[in-house]
Amino acid sequence: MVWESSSQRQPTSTVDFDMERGVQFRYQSIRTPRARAILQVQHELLRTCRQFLDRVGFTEVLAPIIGPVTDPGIRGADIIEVPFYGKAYVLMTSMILYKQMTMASFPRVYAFSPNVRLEPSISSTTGRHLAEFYQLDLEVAHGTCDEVMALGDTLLSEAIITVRHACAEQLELLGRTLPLPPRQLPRITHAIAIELLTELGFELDPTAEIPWEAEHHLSLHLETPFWITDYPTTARGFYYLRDPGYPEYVRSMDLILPEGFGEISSGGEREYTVEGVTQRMLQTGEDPTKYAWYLDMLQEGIPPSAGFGIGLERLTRYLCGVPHIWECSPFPKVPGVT
Ligand code: ASN
Repeated sequence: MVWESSSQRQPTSTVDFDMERGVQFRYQSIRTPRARAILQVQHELLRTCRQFLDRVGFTEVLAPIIGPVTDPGIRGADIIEVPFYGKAYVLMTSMILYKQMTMASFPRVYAFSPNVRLEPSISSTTGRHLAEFYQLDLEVAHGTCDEVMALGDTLLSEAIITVRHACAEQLELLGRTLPLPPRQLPRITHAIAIELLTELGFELDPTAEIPWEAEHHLSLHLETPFWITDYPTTARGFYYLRDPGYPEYVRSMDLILPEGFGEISSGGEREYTVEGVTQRMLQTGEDPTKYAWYLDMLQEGIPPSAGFGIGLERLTRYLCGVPHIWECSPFPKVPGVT
């Protein structure tokens, strides 16, 4: 049944909203054919992820929203505290610690997980930062980086093939020509990425994360999505496993999209022993006593695992070829925009 209501206004024009107005007046900007096209593509994306992961033996779990601790390694973003019956809980910045918990029960797990990160307001200009967003988080017990990168390759291909087929009309409306990626995405090490960027004129610290601006150039420079692997230990969170042969590197990778769309995913193999994690917490300036339940869990034992999280609005942005990510969330929260 179609409800007709005189108060339900139809879009009067297809003129795009700028970011501030689009976010502030979402009840208007969501009515446009453009918004509908983007959210329809997102729906196909979510459906494909679920179908693919269910097919290859994953179990879906419901992600946590709050907890006593969350992922602290989030590049300078603030974490929101929530009072919880006399205790200070926080909103999840990523469910990584809880994903490891699921490994005690299932061999392959995924979740569509909500994250809140109060990024500095300036990140609203990158076009790819939301303060509230969803990740497709997955984790494989006894998995390796190679194994989960291969899963990521297939997942991305399937998403692109499905969207090209099922959303041809929407892509046309958005003016997006979506290229098919290679079945196996190229992989370069962090050290090679730093070399390439040095050739492009950047002066970078080889022991740190690649800054956004440099990563943007790399993303413009390379033609297909690609993985950056083997990050320096000093650049990454305590839950990534140090390479046993080269402890100054962790088994961790990022997935970078071309055309300037930049990073959409981080992941890796996990530290899973109390000793390993405690050492890494101390190295990264984290107080182990804050993470009592996590360390107790490791004491009890969980399998080693590997996994990643893909930013779903970021992937939608790439699929649709949209300049700013705010359009890829039905209810966008952009850093600094209130
Ligand atoms: N999702 C990432 C992982 O699985 C963690 C993150 O988002 N910071 O390693």
